Formats: sequence, C-alpha cells, structure tokens
Amino acid sequence: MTFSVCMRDCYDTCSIVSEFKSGRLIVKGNPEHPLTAGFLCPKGALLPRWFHSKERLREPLVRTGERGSGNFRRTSWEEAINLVAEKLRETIEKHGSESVLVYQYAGDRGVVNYAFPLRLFHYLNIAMLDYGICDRAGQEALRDIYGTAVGMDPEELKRQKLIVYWGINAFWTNLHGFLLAKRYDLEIWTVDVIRTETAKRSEKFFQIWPDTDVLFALAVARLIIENELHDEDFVRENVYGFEEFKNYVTKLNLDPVEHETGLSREEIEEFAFGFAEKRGVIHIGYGFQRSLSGGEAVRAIAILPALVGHRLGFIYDMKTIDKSYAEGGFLRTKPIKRIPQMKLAEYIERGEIKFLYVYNSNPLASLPNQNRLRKALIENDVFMVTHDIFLTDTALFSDVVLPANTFFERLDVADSYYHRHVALNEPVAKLYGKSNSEVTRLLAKALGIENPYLYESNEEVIRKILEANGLIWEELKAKGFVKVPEKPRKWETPSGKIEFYSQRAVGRGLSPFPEYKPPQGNYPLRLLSPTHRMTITSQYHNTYGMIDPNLYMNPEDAAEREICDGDTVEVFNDRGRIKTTVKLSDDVPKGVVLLYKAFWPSLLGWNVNFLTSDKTVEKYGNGSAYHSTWVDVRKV
Ligand SMILES: Nc1nc2c(c(=O)[nH]1)N[C@H]1C(S)=C(S)[C@@H](COP(=O)(O)OP(=O)(O)OC[C@H]3O[C@@H](n4cnc5c(=O)[nH]c(N)nc54)[C@H](O)[C@@H]3O)O[C@H]1N2
Ligand SMILES: Nc1nc2c(c(=O)[nH]1)N[C@H]1C(S)=C(S)[C@@H](COP(=O)(O)OP(=O)(O)OC[C@H]3O[C@@H](n4cnc5c(=O)[nH]c(N)nc54)[C@H](O)[C@@H]3O)O[C@H]1N2
Ligand SMILES: [Mo]
Repeated sequence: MTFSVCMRDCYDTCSIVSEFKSGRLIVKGNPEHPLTAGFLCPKGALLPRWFHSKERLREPLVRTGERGSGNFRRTSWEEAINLVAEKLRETIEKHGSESVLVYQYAGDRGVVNYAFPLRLFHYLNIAMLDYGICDRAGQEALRDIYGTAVGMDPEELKRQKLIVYWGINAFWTNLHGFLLAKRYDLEIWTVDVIRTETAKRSEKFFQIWPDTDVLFALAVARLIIENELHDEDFVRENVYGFEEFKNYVTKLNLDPVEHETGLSREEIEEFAFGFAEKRGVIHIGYGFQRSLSGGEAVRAIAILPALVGHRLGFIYDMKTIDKSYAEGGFLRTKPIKRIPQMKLAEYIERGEIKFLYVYNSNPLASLPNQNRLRKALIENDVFMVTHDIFLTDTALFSDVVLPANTFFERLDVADSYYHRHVALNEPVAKLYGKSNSEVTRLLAKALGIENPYLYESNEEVIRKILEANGLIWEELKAKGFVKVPEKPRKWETPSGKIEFYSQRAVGRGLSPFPEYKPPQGNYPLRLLSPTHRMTITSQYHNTYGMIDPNLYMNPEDAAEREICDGDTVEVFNDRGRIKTTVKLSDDVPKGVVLLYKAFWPSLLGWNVNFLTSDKTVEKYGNGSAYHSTWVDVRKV
C-alpha cells in the first residue's frame, strides 16, 4: 500500500491509497482523510486509465515540419536535453535572460514538482509569469478588505449553519467540500448565473444576471444594516469605515437592482434576512471572478460575512506551509521580470519572448484568444519547449517535447488551496517520462551549472520544507497526511481591522467601496465557459473522452434565431468562430450561452478559447476575464 495525492488543480487535493498489482494501478480514497473520506470523484476514480494511457509520451520529440503540423522525430533524452540547453544558452547570450519565459501553472501541484524547475530559471534570471489566469482578482479584492485571501478552515464549517456557494459549482469542482457541508448538515444556498448541479442540490438558488453580483451584495448589505440585523458589537470593534460604508449603501436605490440582477425584491430580502439570521459563511468561487467585474464583486461579497460577525467568514484560498524553499528565489541575482500571463500573445508579438519553456500547463488550450496566440507563435521566432505527459496542443506547437511522468511515479508532498492537510505522495510504479525536477537537474548539468541547490533530491527538499514548517516526516509516512494547525491571525490591513472602507483599494486608484458598472458587450449573447465535470481544464479530454462540446442556449434565444435542439450552429465574434451542436436548456438564462472550458483543440477542432476575451483587469493584478465574452449564434 502506497500513499498518493491527486495533484490536479482542484480544491480537494485528495489523499489516495494506491497499489500496483499485476501490472495495473489501483486507487482508492484514503479513508482516514477527513475530506477525501474514502472515496474519489469521478475523475479521480479513473486515474489508472490516465496513468496507463497508450497516448503517454515515451520519448522526447524534435520538430521536423511546420510549427503546429505535428511532424516530429523521436530522439534520445541526451540529445533533447543538450538541444534545449544549447538553445537556452544561445538565446540568453543573444537576447538576454529576460527574453526567456518559463510558462508554468498548476497541472501538477506537487510542492517539488511544481516549484523545483523555477530554481533553474531563477538561477538564470529568466522572466516569469504574474499568474493572472485563475483566482487573481479575488486575491486582490480579499486583501483589500481583510489583508488576506485565506479564509476559514472548511472543517470549521461544523460549527456553522449556512454556506453560500457564490459563483462556484462546488458539486463538480469541490465535491468533497460540498459533501463535507452536507455531512455537517449545513443549509446550502447557491448564487449563480446557471442552474448548475450545485444549484439543483441547494436549499435556495439565486439566479443572477452575469456581472451584477456587486449590486446584489451591496443591496443585501444595505438591507442587513437598515434592519439592524448586523452584529453591532463585532462591527464596532473590528471594522474600519463602517459608517462611511453605511452611508454609501444607504444611498443605493434598490429599484434598478431588481432590473439589473434579475432577482426580485423578495429574493433579495430573503437572502439578506436569512443570511443575517443564520450568520452565513460564503465560499467565494474562483469561476465567477474571471470577468471584468470580478474584483469589485468579490470585494462586495466579502463584506457580508463580516457584517454578521465573522472574523474570516469566507472560503477562498488556503496557505498552510511556506514552500518558498522549493522554488529557490534566493538563487536569482536580478529582480524578476513578470510577464502578464494573459498577455502572452502580446509579448510574443512585441518580440519580447524568444524562448518559451512550458511545463505543468497547456496554454494552447487554456489561454483566451487562441487565434491571436497561435498567429503570434507562428509569425514570431520563438523557440518553444514543452514538458508534458501527452502530446497536447502546446506540445504540438513546440520545437522540443519532453515526456513527463505522473505523480504516481515520484516522491512529493502537496498542500491544498482549500483545506489544511498536507499529504504525502510516494512512487508506486514507473512507466515513462521524467519528473519536472529530474529534467531540471539534467538541464542544469547540460548547462554546466554547479550550484548544489539545482541537484538536491526530492526527498531533501521535502525534508527541509517539512522541518521549516514544524511537520514530522514519520507522521506523514504513517497516515499519508498531516493537518497543519492554524495560528491566531490578525488582519494585515493598514488599519489592522476589516476594512469596509478599503485604504489599499484607494491606494490602487479604486473607489474605497465596491462599484457597479453595467456590463457592456458588442454582441448580443454573453458566453460563459465554466468547468466541466470530467475534466480539469484541458486534462483528461484525451484519456477519459467524456466531454460535452454542446452550446447550451435558452429556448427563447434559440427561437429568435430559428434554432432547434440538436442543430449545428456557428458561434462567433471578432476573435473567432466555431461550429458545434446546440442543446436547449432553461438552466441557462435568456441572453447567456454556455460552452464548457478548454477542451483539446487538436481533438475537437476548436475550443471555447478561440472566442474568449484576453482582456485583463489591470487594477486587480491583471486577472483574467474569460467570462467577459460576447458572441452571436447562427444556424448553419
Ligand atoms: N471538474 C472540474 N473541477 C475543477 C476544474 C475543472 O476544470 N473541472 N478546474 C479547477 C480550477 S483550475 C478551478 S479555478 C476551479 C474553479 O471552480 P469553480 O469556481 O466552481 O469554476 P467555474 O465552473 O469556472 O465557475 C463557477 C460558476 O461561476 C458562474 N458564473 C459565471 N459568471 C458569473 C457571474 O457573473 N456571477 C455569478 N454569481 N456566477 C457566475 C458559472 O456559471 C459557474 O457555474 O475548479 C477546479 N476544479
Ligand atoms: N474559457 C476558459 N478558459 C479557462 C478557464 C475558464 O474558466 N474559461 N479557466 C482558467 C483556469 S481557472 C485555469 S487554472 C487554467 C488552467 O490551464 P492550464 O494551466 O493549461 O491547465 P491544464 O489544462 O490542467 O493543463 C495542465 C497540463 O499539465 C500537464 N501535466 C500534468 N502533470 C504534469 C507533470 O507532472 N509534469 C508536467 N510537466 N506536466 C504535467 C497535463 O498533462 C496538462 O497538459 O485554465 C484557464 N482557462
Ligand atoms: Mo483555476
């Protein structure tokens, strides 16, 4: 029996008990783990299929044909590593170290596997991303109010009565979290544009028009304050700028709120009164904040739990251990040049990137405005290396492809961005490819670098991190996971209080209070691209195949365009056009259409990111705005 951890970019970070028997991998949820609780989600249960997939890359590849054509020749590890090292050296000499960008994200969340390659790139003073793709706007917004985006330990929910899933489809994206709330017998509410599977399993569902969450939250705040349902003692002692906030929301005219949000006055009151009475906790989603209004929305929503007396009554991010040692930022001798992740195409067009090293990510599926990105890569001279388990779209565009192994094949640990458990991942079997840290060591050697930090073993790095965080290796080995105790925390805001009047936001040139701006688009339909049940962004499309490429559309919008269920349609805007079939559904409100996010373009012929907006929210850390996409649809 071996302990593994599901390393996917997912809230749950499940502890797995795995075994390799008669040449097959067997996985089970670790029964001792309070969240995994003995079972795996539908994606996790299929991990052996992913592990044994015939499509796994076995040998490095070197491009022989046109970029993106898929023409490669197989080569040895030695030749591939030498080629990458040589090209890296040459690019740095010719264009400087900042013309090289390492593009990586959370394809594998192992502490070592995620961070160790950055040691080499820090050592070489190479450019890095600003990581704006996922949860950035909300991070900034929560810091504005609380000085931190780290909220409540979900296991503390057992002392609560009500959880609101706001802009998160937890039943699909945080299944173990959702079931924890059920086990603790909490009342569950959902605020979403779509009647999701989470909404269908909730006691109350508030179906809101996109981008109007700011207004809804402010209206709720106003009703709570006006009716004196807020926790007066808590607010007096712990909140900065309550009176100013009260004046701000009191001036709010509630009539247009109904019109804008699509929620009735009764629904808004029901939320306000129920939330105050039950002292609700809010799980603020990552999904819904990926829009131009996302930052302001999180800021408004985040005020609600404090109003009813919670110190940190939201769930968003979790940080339990300091992992910086794995990344080795201390190896750098120059400040980091950060490239906004969402503006990759723009930086390539400007000729600022000459060498792109990609690992743990599939940007040619997951980044917005794919036509622009692909054109930029084809027209500019960028040497591209991708380290992945599969021949993804990104790999297909690369000059050198390096086969990665899976987390079942190496030692690592993982923390979670949702709960407080750190889990152990031991190797259980070996098939093909090399881990991110192995490749880093090989590259360092080929570059002739002698620094010992680039040659530390996974175990050495893990031991040092555990030690620095007061965690005991033997304990981890015995159970597969340890819980990191929570230390008392202060709000790290300028006033040391929860700031309803946010001085940090003012410092960034924003209004002290969340502001509503009506969404504007140049096409009639709003296109949302949320997560799919059986994939993690682009992962598992090629191995599980259970994707849903349909465009979901409200029957009224379809009737206006003489579209029937099952018709083939073209979805289009200024950035691109794709063809797919339509499913009519009342779960999607009129004026909104839905395509699930980021399948493999090379398998499907398209994905939603040929349509999505690559605008960013500058004032909120260049956060992504996928959902701020407008399209039209016509029958073909
Ligand atoms: N099964 C599965 N699980 C995943 C992932 C996956 O791809 N598949 N991806 C992982 C990753 S990377 C992340 S970041 C998380 C994301 O986890 P979630 O936050 O649950 O992800 P989404 O489905 O993108 O978005 C949640 C909801 O936001 C809603 N929404 C969109 N716009 C608005 C709006 O203006 N207001 C409101 N109130 N709601 C709106 C969408 O309808 C959607 O239901 O999930 C992780 N877990
Ligand atoms: N339209 C739309 N697009 C979106 C979103 C959206 O809501 N709408 N959501 C965005 C969000 S929230 C996120 S987080 C991003 C995620 O986008 P990406 O970072 O591109 O994530 P994945 O698609 O999961 O790709 C991860 C890749 O890492 C590879 N991988 C897995 N394990 C390893 C390993 O151990 N080593 C190496 N070298 N590779 C490995 C996998 O095979 C996979 O190809 O997508 C974004 N894209
Ligand atoms: Mo994400």
